[in-house]
Amino acid sequence: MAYADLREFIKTLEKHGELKRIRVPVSSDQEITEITDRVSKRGGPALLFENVNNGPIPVLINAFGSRRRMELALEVNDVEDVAARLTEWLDFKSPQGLIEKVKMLPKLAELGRYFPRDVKSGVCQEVVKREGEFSLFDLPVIKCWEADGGPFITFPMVFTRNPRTGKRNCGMYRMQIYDEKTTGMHWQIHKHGAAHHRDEEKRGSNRMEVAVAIGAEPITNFAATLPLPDDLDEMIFASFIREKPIDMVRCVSIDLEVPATAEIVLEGYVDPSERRIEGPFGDHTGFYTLEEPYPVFHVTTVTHRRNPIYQTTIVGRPPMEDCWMGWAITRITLPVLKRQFPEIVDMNLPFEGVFHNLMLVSIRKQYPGHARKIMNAVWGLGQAMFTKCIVVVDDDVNVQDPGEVVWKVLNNIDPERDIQFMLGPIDVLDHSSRQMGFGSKMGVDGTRKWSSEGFSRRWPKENRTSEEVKRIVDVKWKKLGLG
Ligand SMILES: Cc1cc2nc3c(=O)[nH]c(=O)nc-3n(C[C@H](O)[C@H](O)[C@H](O)COP(=O)(O)O)c2cc1C
Ligand SMILES: [Mn+2]
Repeated sequence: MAYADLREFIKTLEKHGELKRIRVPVSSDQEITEITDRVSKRGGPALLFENVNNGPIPVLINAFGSRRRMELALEVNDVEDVAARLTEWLDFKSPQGLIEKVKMLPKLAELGRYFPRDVKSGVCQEVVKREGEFSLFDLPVIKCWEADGGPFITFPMVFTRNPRTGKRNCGMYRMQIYDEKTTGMHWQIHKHGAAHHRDEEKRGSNRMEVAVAIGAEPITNFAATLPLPDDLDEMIFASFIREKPIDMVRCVSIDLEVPATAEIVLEGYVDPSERRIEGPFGDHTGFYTLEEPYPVFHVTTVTHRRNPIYQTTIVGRPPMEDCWMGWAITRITLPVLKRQFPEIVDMNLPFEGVFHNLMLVSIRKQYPGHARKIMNAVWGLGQAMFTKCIVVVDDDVNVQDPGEVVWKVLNNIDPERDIQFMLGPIDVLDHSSRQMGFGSKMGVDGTRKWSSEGFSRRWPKENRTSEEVKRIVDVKWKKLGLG
């Protein structure tokens, strides 16, 4: 029940045959990528490299890289269980009479358990290294791909505070190592870290405190990737999924808290007016993201556990570890979406669509133009606004089967009539849009067309044989010798 730290998760992965220890010496320069990429493409296990650059710090990678490992990380038999709990809370109505109010007390008490807890000390501060006592090159940070601008910390939990509301945020934003104590900070313009940064810059602040934790119990780490609303602290959400508070400890040199059992913590600041070229970086699209100016993170203190473990990931042509994280995010957020739009039946973001390029969504169509209403809804959401191509189908299409979607949609569309273009914000990683972060998106109305939508022809049914003939063939089947 509830992992205390990354080490307990590693033990569980190992117990379930989901982790392989590698004692053969490897280099952090692309070798870990090449090995992990091959393992990812075969659906293989998490890897714990115990001898990287002949150094003392082991490297964990691919820890979330399968459906089973996502379930072990979230401590559920099925990711849908998390979704179900979330729905139960969302459907929670305000109580009517006194009896209902009393009945609700235990449920509210339960909610109280979900808030992160501030603790006085944490193992993440067993070792404290101040300015001059550490070098970021002591960490086995990997250079992922050949043309990468340098080594990148790819799995960090980046903590910032909203300067207007004081609310905490935790996001996963990659960090390029520039030197012993400086890194890039790749929070893209649409993300919460970047929003805090813009606010600080507007205020003319010259120091925005930032804390980065690496390696924690898995739900904390996963929460850093969730597309939550503004000002909703990821640590609250993590505590909710975990059904136990995340213990947070105050940093030793700045006014931010980090998960108390984290393996490694980098404390420091971003000067809001400073930018430096970041990249290139072999990204999760499978292409390099080219160099661009990004904020700079100055590390002033490093703290860590004794014998720390360094957790990382690689991103690239799917399937990769992050595909499984994205898959879990979709399954967990679907019930929230369905609550807002009950006509939605199911949704699938095929791995090859790298999250933002393709969404397949099925609906119970109820009025003319309904498919376009859903496109507008998706483009009006948080990070789902980036969806470059939305394909809307009727509820008799299984969106979990992209082959079925291709078959039915391409039969159903008159392209000029059924494709809708829209201009708007685009994922910063899209290399094809006319400008970075701005461009066009496409919706495909793959639903059956109605006369009320101006379709005056007859719509055919799918081919099939009669029930009677099916029964006859069922009886004959064995004799046919067809297996
Ligand atoms: C492995 C991995 C690496 C990521 N790297 C970045 C990144 O460098 N920059 C970024 O803006 N988002 C990155 N993301 C996506 C963000 O973590 C995600 O959008 C998250 O919701 C951001 O948190 P926020 O909504 O609190 O800003 C990454 C996600 C994963 C799984
Ligand atoms: Mn956030």
